[in-house]
Amino acid sequence: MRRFGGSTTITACLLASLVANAFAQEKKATENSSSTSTARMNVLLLMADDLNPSLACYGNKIVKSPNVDRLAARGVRFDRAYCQFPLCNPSRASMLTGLRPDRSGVEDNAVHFRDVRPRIVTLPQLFKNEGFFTARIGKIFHYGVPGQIGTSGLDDPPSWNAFVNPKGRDRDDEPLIYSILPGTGFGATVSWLAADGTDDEQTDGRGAAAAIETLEKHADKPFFIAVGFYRPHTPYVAPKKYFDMYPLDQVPFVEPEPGRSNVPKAALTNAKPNYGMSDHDRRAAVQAYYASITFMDAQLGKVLDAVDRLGLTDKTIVVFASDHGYHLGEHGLWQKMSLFEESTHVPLIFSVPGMKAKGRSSRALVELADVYPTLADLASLKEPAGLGGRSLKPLLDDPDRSWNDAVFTQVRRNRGKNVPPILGRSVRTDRYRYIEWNDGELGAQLYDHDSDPRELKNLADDRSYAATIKELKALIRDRSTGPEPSAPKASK
Ligand SMILES: [Ca+2]
Repeated sequence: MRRFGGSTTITACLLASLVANAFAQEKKATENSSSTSTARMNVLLLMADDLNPSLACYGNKIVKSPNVDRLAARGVRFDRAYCQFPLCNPSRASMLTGLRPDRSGVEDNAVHFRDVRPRIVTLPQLFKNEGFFTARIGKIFHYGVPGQIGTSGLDDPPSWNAFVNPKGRDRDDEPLIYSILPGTGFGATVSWLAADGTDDEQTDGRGAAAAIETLEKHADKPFFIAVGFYRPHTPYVAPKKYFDMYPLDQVPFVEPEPGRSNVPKAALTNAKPNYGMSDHDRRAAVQAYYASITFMDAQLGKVLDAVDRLGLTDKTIVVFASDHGYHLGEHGLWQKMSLFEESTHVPLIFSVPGMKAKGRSSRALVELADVYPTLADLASLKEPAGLGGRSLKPLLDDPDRSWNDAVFTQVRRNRGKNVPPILGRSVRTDRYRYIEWNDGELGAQLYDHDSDPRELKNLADDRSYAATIKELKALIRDRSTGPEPSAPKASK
C-alpha cells in the first residue's frame, strides 16, 4: 500500500498494485456470482452541508444526533475522513467527479466542472448510464446558501432523471435572522434564528418530504437517490425546540487559544480572532449550530424511516457525508477554508446490506475522493480512468486493515485580479499534519498529533523535525498531478 515517497518504494508499489489489481479483478468476478453481491443495489446518498463531526456517534457528548447514530450502528463509521478542499463547490465537485480539485479544475464557488471538463461522467451519471433511476433532492452539487435555495444552483442536469429544489419558510424569515455582521450575506458570516413553526415548513423538512415521495414512487427499480440537506450551513435556522435542547450555559466554549502568532498569515481566514464576537455570541452561535445539526438529523431520520417502511433496507446502500469540516472558534476561526484539522475533517458513514463490519468504526485515513470509486466498486460498475481516490470496500469488511499512509487537502485564496492567489497544500498522516503555503514561500506548519491534537504548536521551524518535513513535502510532490505546487495524484 502507500508508503512515504522514494523511487524504490514507488516501483515496489507499482508492482504490488499490478498484482493487487489482478487479484481484485479475480475476486470481484467471484463475488459477483455470489448471492451477497451488492451489484444493482440501490444507493441513497445523504449529505449535510458544513457539518463537522459534532455528532454523538463521533464522540460529541452534547450533540443529539440519534438518526445519524443509528445509521452508524448499521454501517462503518470512518473516524479519519478528510475533504479535498474545505469549501462547498470544490469539495462537492471533487467528490462527485472523483477528481482532486487540481484535476476537476474547481477551486472556488463560481466555476462549474463542466466548463473545465465537459465530458466528465459524474458519480450519479455513472449509475444513470447503467439504467438506475437517479434523482437529486436539495443540495448535492453546489448551491449558494441561502441565496440559491429554491433554484437548481450549480446543478449538473446530465446527472439526474429527476430533481427537486425544496424551499421553506427559512427564506421568508430572513429579515428575522441575527447576524454578527449585519449587511453581509448570511451564507458568508455567522448568523442564526430560532424559528417559529414546524420542521415541515423548513427547507430541509420539505426536502425530506420530497425524498420520501421520490422513494415511494421509485421503490421498485434500482435507484441512486441523493438527498442534500442545507443545515447546519449558516444561517443556522431551526425551529425553536432544537435550540431549547442546548441551554446556553451548557454549550461548550473554545477558550481563547495561543497559537495564532506562530502560524503564517495565510493560514488564518480572519484577521480578528472570532471576528471580534462577544463571549455570549460565541456561545449562542455554537448553540445554533448544534440546534441546526439536531434539526437536520431529525429530517434525515424521516428518510431512513421511509427506507425501512418501504422494505428497501436490505437492498439499499446508504452513504452519509458532509462536504467539509467547520470551525467553531478553534484558532479564533469560524466556518471553513482553513487547512487545520477542524476544517478538513468530515463525518463519513457507509451502510451496506450484508457488510461484515456492521456497527464498527475505522481509523483508516480516507478521503471524500474515495466515495466515487467505493460506490462504483460496490455496484460492480467500471469507474472512469484517473479517479483520485480508492475503493473503501475492503475496509467495509475489515475496518482495521492497513490502509493509506496519507490523505490530502488543498485550498486557494484569491487576492484580487492582479495578484497571484495563495495556494495551500496539506498532508495528514497517522501522526502529523504538514501544511505549506505557496510551496513554503509564504510559510509552513507542522503538527504532531500524538502530543498536539489541537494543532497549537507549530513545529515547522524546529530543526529537529527537518527530516520529517522533508518526507512530508516529498509526499505532496510524489502524488502531484499538476504544476508545482500542486495536488496529489491518484493514490492507486
Ligand atoms: Ca459546505
